[in-house]
Amino acid sequence: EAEAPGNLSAQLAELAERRGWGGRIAFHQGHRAWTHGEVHDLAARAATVLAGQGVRPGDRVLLALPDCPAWVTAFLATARLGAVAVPVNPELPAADHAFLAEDTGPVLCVTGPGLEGRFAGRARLGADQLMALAPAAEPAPAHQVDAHTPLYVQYTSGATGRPKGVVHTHGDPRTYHDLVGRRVLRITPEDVTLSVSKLFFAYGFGNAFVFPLFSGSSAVLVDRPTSATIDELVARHRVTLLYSVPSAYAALVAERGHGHEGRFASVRAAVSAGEGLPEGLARQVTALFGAPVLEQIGSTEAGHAFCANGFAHNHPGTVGRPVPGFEVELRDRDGHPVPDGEAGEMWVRGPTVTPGYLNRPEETAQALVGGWLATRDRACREPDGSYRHLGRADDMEMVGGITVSPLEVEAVLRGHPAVREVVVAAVPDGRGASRLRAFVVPASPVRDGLADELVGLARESLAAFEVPRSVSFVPSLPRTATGKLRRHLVRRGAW
Ligand code: 3SK
Repeated sequence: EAEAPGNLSAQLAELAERRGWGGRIAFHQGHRAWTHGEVHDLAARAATVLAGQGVRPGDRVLLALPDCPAWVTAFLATARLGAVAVPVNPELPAADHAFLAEDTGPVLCVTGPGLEGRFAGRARLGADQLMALAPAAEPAPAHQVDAHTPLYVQYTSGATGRPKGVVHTHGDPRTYHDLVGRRVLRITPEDVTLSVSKLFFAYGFGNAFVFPLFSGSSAVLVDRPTSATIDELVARHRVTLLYSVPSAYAALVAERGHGHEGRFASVRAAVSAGEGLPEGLARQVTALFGAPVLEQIGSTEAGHAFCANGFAHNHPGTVGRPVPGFEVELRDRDGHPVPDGEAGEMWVRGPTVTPGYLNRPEETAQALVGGWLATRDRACREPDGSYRHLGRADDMEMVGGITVSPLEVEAVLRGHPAVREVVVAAVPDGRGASRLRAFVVPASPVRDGLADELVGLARESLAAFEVPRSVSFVPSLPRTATGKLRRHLVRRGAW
């Protein structure tokens, strides 16, 4: 298996054949299962359908579908033709879809249910039509590409500003499967994956598409797993690897209790990414699953995780050590390395870092400097080489001319049993000044005096300038579709 990776669709089909995985289940959806052999055969035939719609090597094909076998088929069929897949969140409003189509100029948009009216004026194909036509089509040969040929464009969630299209190549999935899926997570053909993060997002794409197809294992595809359905799905499919984000783990713990009663006995690891996982929550999740919680950090630009905890070395409260093959440096705002022991921004170098953003030379030049990716994540390094995530560089708040890390204040407030989730932001006080306010999602009905108790708790362990001046109780916090907190909306009180 040392030969240079070619077309992703051919790499995977050949691997499945060589390893004898053809008859093994690759995807479960509802009560239907799809084998690795079926997936690759259908993708080769679907490529002929796409070619019939005018798709040629180098063209872009936009995929706006929920997680389902048609998503997998459309992606692999696009890859097979040497065209570039652009998976997008199917739940975006029409204006955002229009922006993404304008930015990528797809020759074809493959759409899921309810999106028939989207992308007007562009060539469109319903996912159900693709799946109906493919079985009768001849299999298309795989177009010859090399490891550096663009394979897909994934949009960063764009917590602020316009989303940017991140380009990845035919060589990337195999590499991050090898580094993260195989070496860190030790995925084998016996594993069954459930990823709460969706396939259009880098984390979900690696978890539920790349890792299962490269390891001969299987993934459960569900449109929208919720805390109400996760235990049923885990039990029915005997899920071994659960991938989720802290806010979804917090909801699961709140709604399903803390002690695992055999419901999650099949789970061998719960992986967390997307945001920092508070240590207290990590303990609750470990108790719920009776399995280790492995926190990691990655980015769309890096392909998948660049730091991760593993089974042999798991340091709760940190995002772990650099994934083998990746280097991490902590630098100051001007891009100079910080002295050992100091916090800084994470700069990352590794084999699956993007060659750049689509149509954005300036942003590419800012983010990629001398082969290093500026992630804008802040962290400090622990003595064991693990990195403790300190939030995003633009998360810092300014109050009375002093810079405050809201994460430190949040960590203190989260220690109160009545707090399920909390975010601290500097908000205008109506007199031109900014004051810290804590926005709290309560774990139970709010009682009198709770706000004062929380402020008192902050006073006990924080400097005066870090103590929130007020507390607002809110039913939920604003997050992106990928689970990341939208701090700019909290600051503006606009959600
Ligand atoms: O958001 C993250 O931290 C992440 C983690 C793993 C893979 C991909 C991403 C974006």
